[in-house]
Amino acid sequence: ADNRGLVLWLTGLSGSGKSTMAGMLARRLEAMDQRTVTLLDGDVIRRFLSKGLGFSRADRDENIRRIGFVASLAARHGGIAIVSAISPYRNARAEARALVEDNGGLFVEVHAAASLQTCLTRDAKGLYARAMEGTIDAFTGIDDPYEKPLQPDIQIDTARVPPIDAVDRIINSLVERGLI
Ligand code: GGZ
Repeated sequence: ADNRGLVLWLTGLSGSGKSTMAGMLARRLEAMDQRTVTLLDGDVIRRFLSKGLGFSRADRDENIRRIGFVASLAARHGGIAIVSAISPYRNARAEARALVEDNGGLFVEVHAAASLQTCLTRDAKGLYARAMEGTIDAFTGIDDPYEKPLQPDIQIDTARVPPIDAVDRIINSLVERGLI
């Protein structure tokens, strides 16, 4: 398998299952790969690395730039970084990819492709309801954009595929590509 650093970048709407898959992927990869695994979860990142940033385009882009930077360092040192962030803008994701690749890493974009309807109906944290009432502004999918990846490396229909199976598919796809 390829021993270069690797960034698995999970993008998708709030409630699409990114964080669940990212956590499970981290455990699976820690058990099966020699490389160190760094989990960069949007929620945690916003409490520490991106504390103070909001949800304007500029702030989201800055958040993604910071996450991309840390992921590129992990990859530069030959590790695996798993990112879970809405990362709604194509440009910002492309910049993260370029930074990782410039540092000799491989970048795999994974789209957690549950539809807005599914995420809205599930609404596990009640955030969509708040966005609809107007108590949260600029909520992705409601009154803020989500630019779907046009050619994701991996796409998972997380509305239909349970996380455990989704993670199997991702792992299998990485094995087939010779990346792990
Ligand atoms: C989107 C928001 C917003 C707005 C708070 N829009 O499902 P969650 O709660 O736990 O994850 C979402 C998280 C999004 O942070 P990211 O760093 O992933 O976003 S980005 O990549 O766009 O920078 C959601 C919560 O923060 N949240 N307000 N307005 N999500």
